[in-house]
Amino acid sequence: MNLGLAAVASEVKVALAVDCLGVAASRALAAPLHGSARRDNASGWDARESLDSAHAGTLLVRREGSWRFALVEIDDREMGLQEASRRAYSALFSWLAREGALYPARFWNYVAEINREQGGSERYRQFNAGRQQAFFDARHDAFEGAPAACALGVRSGPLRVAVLAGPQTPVAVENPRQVSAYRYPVDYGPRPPSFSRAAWVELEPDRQALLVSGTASIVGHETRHAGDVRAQADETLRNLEAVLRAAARTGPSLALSDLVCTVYLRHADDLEPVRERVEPALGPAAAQAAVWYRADICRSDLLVEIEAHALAPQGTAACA
Ligand code: 3EB
Repeated sequence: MNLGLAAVASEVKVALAVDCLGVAASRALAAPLHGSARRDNASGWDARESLDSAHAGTLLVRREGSWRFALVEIDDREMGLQEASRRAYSALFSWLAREGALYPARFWNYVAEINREQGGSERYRQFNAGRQQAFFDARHDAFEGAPAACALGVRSGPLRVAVLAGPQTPVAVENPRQVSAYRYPVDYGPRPPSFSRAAWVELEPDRQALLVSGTASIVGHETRHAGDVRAQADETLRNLEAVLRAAARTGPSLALSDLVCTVYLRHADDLEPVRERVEPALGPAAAQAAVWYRADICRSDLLVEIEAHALAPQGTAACA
């Protein structure tokens, strides 16, 4: 077997997955604060389709071998965010079902004014309620085994949800330092978020990638270091290390220096202090690859969140 070519094929798939983020992020967010935006090659997408009246939005799709990428946009102003979230997820799930046996591995969520109270509840909580309903309706795992995800706040615009889905069930990873998000107590909202801390996917036989969910300064279920962005950055790095340690039980061992990170900061002014903490922990290559954005985080006391993916070297599958 030509290992070089196989590696290139995998890199292409990862690049396409990142395109999915690039498109979602570039439509939802302003230009990066630091680092180069990943490709946002919307012209490389296969199709832009209008959703039927039951969903009322648009869908961008992309097919790459047995992998699928899709991005849905739904205006929540009339129907409300809970309903928009249910429709966005239901549109993605039904599209994936039409495409064949596909398993969502990771979602990206961009929500306007994510922390604003609206009609008696925070918009992030409404988003969570609609998401969980759609998982139940489509009979996808909303608890153990849920896909990886991130959820960020933007100033305005429609709800944007992107998905990466593949031919096999992803292997979910939890962080032993944190309560699973789908087990958060009801203090954080009547319906918990439906995501796992990370997910292993096999891009090619014997070629695994780890998709790490948005990770923040949460220990147990509580925010740590409210008001202290430096300490939040350090706690976030400890959580990323803990996720990588947990992931090494079901896949290859990875280090922070293997991660391709996207860093979200609530305050643009925090860029320098957080870079001072994060870049030495990542090392020069991963620091160079990281992209930094201004965005709101889904708890109003969180100031920084890091999401990442890593392509494991070939032939490093775990001994099960
Ligand atoms: C947290 O750990 C921080 O709702 O999809 C991180 C990743 C967060 C994904 C989501 C939320 C989500 O709870 C917030």
